[in-house]
Amino acid sequence: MPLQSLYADNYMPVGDVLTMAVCYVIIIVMFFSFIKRTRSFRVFLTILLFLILASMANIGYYTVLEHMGVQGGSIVGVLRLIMHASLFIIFFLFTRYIAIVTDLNHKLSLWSSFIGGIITCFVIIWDLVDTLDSRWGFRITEAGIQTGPNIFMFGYIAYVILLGALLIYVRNRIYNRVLYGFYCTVILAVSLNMIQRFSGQSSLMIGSFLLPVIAMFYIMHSNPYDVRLGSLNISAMDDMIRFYREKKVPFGYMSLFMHTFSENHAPVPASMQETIRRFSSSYFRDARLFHVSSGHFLLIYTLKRNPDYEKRISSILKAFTQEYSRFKQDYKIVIGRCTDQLSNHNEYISFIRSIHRNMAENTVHFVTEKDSADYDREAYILRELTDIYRVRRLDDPRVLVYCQPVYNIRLGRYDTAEALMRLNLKETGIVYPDQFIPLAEENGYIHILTQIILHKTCEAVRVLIAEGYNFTRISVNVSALELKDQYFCRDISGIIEESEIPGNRVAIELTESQDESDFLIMQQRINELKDLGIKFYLDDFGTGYSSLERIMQLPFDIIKFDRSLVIASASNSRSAQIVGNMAKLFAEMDFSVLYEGVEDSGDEHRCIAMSASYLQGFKYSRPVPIDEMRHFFSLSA
Ligand code: G
Ligand code: G
Ligand code: MN
Repeated sequence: MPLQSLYADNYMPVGDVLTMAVCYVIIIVMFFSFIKRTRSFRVFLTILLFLILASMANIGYYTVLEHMGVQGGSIVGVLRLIMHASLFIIFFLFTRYIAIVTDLNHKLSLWSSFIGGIITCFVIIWDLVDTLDSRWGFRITEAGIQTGPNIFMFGYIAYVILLGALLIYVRNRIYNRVLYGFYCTVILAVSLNMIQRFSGQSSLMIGSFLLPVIAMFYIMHSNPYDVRLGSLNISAMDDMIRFYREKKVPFGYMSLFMHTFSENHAPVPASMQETIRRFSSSYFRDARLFHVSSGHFLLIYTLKRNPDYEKRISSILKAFTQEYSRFKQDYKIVIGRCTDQLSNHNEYISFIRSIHRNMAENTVHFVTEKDSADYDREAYILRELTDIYRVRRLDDPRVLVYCQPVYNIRLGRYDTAEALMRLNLKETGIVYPDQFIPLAEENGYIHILTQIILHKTCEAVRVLIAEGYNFTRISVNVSALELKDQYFCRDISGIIEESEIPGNRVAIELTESQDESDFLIMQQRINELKDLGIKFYLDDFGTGYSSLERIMQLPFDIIKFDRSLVIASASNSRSAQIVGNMAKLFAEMDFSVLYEGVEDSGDEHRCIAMSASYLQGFKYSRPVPIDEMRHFFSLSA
């Protein structure tokens, strides 16, 4: 039975007071920055509360001991029990916390909680018995403090082993550097405790539990506040919107989007940050600014604190116009109010983004009922796209193939066509590409759509060939995003081989690449698929920015001149000369030139004079269901 002298411990309350203070500060900061109320957050909060309890009990323990000595016996015993119990509950919560944030599998999570629970219960029960047993257990005598066998150290070591093993096991589930930082704090905490123990110190015993807590707070629950912009992190927005919704607090919002910063992920320059900070704090009472993504800011204000918000909006817009003349950055501003239709921050953000799609640069848009209806429609289309993606049926009946015939000037007949996609959905009927292609691209569903349309086109081609129709090929549009997929060529060739038609009966239309790496990938993919006989068209020429030199490096078969060039060539002779010379240049380099959007005989004559090989447009036909291609292709004799 160890015997401790009454004041052998060198104890000063400053460590515990500081621990409590830090815990309070963390709680206050978390409260004001709207932290996500997740399960790990609740565990974390409970740890903080037990840490405060342990500190208080520890201060009480030494204070009573000092002032009452032997008379304080049973109070001291109870305080000691509370302190020990709190620390072992904290240990247990650490175990739970690690399991939750690392998404530990159910079995291991149960096992670790089970072992931790046994250690904690064992220590607490042992301590309880020790406290109650006044003959052999914890007691204060004139000689000093006496206890039964000290189980505390045993429990401590058991937990260090358990938590250490857990942390090593989960090492691949957390971003490594973060985990190393966490290991360091844990090692520091354990060493601190050991050093204290051996040097007869105890002021920082509970304080040592604070170290991993601070690391957890910083890594998992802090909500970075951007001082220069005066903006809060996006996860705080989620919590705030939930909070306002729960408490039925009506709010308004103002969104500022600048595509320059969004596309380059470039930071907003310092002088502009200053302006944004000033704007977000000067025009509305109690407004909060959120940094949604690069170049996208959202200001949220309650209507209660800003009953005259309409006046405030017009003055902020007036001031904004002045700033615009200074910075000259393209912008889109959306102004709206909370609605029951949208329930969380993600929905607000996708709502605003859907409005951006139909907005011109440098305009302000006030949200209306129609926007909500459009958004509902879009959300429905997106759900259907998600389902199309999920079921992966190459013959999905919701995807329709329309086709626009292409006139071959040399042959004097239609011998090719372009496949164009439509969706046929229960609630909306026919949906056109502008309403679903961008959505599919943004959500990663475009490639399955391409596979479906290619499959259906190949099937139609096979049937048309079998029926004896005379045509060369049908082209299919492929989105530039898809080329990045490492299985792109395998998917495309697989579908063509499956349909048992020759590769040269289909073509792929691609638009110009944006940058060097896209260009290299495009080159690689085209070369690989060309070996199967597939032809390649450059689509929408004249709308992108890539150089002629680059285009000529790619083995395209046909260059499709965009309708905008057909229109331009009609406007004046200079434009006509430029378009004509470009077409001539391509023709001389053995590319065929196709003009898109030929609407009347005026267009037709000009295009023929400008080195055209193929013509496509409403003059010949609108896109029609692919079965109707029989009206355009001739039957072989
Ligand atoms: O078919 P429409 O007439 O509305 O075509 C509008 C745009 O949608 C065109 O630029 C066309 O390239 C694109 N588009 C049509 N069908 C497809 C398709 O199957 N895949 C891709 N990626 N784009 C398509
Ligand atoms: O993939 P691409 O961008 O080439 O798609 C062709 C698009 O052009 C389709 O949306 C089609 O409906 C449209 N289109 C086809 N012919 C004409 C035309 O003569 N005039 C106009 N304005 N659009 C056309
Ligand atoms: Mn096209």
